[in-house]
Amino acid sequence: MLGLSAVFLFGLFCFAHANCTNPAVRREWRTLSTDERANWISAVQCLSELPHDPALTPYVNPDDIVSVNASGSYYDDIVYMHMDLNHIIHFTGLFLPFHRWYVQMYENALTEKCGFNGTSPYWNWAADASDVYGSTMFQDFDPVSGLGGWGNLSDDAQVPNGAFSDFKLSYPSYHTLRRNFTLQPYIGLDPTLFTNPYEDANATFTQSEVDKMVNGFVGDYKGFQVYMEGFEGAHGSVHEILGGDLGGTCPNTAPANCTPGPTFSANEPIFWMHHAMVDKVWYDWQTANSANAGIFYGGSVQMIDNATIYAEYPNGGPPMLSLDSVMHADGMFEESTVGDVINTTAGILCYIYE
Ligand SMILES: [Cu+2]
Repeated sequence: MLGLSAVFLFGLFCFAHANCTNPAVRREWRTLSTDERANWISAVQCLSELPHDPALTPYVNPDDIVSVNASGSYYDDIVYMHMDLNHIIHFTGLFLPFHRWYVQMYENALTEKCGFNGTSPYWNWAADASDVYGSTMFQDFDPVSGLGGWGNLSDDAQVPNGAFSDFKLSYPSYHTLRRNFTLQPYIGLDPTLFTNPYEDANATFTQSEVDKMVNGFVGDYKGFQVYMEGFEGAHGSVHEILGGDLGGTCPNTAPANCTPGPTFSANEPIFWMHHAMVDKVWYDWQTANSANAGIFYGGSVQMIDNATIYAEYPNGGPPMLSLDSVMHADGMFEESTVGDVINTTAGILCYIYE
């Protein structure tokens, strides 16, 4: 009897620490059933109705963001982490591993706190690059399962329909979700960094651009990251073409010193599907060639003040990061290292992309 229990317990122990033998499969939003979409959306709404978590502890405290709003929601707390960590997770080596980790922590929160029973969906923006405005992503106005459409600047770009038309957000100030189609977001920006200011944003995330990323940059982590994340790259262009919250523009209610940028872009629920797609492109690159698997390179300090310094350190300057570098979790989640998330079917992760 005792012996049997011991064997049973040992079996359970092994199971809990088993390797990733049955990975979850992440799928494209439009391949989900209506019920699956509604399940994801209702869990997202649930997080936005849960109270602020007092465990949230800003680590960087940059002076270009507002302070924590304790009357915000748990969803707002997750957004706040991204505001706080902005300068150490963008244009540094942490860009890809942090956002991979962040999407997984978000999925865990949906599952553990809000009854989500699926896996993180992704938005294959390459399939929509020819017509983002008319994409089916933004034509589903169902109040339970639809993402809703575009806002209008005359109404502060508030999303007027779909399940998120009353999605309440606290940062940088109280507002509801905003989306403002912006085909040419780079006009008027620093021309030494944005060297093609009249470029249409959607030209940067076509299927041929994705193919170039996935099949190129063999053994070149830095080159891959910089092509994806650098100025006028696919990552930023998807943010900017949606404008509004995903584009990090300031709502009308924002304080006068509101700084536009990537800080509160996780306000937009599509942020998670966009970053799952960014992660999928990284995953596809990692699996496209054995020289790409498990490699990592980048610095810890943003170097984007001018084109000269950026050219030398486009994914961060010294001190350099390694697989052992710890990613900050602002008290919200358990901390992980870069190495914990370098492989989607090892460490703390267990998923693949369809
Ligand atoms: Cu980000």
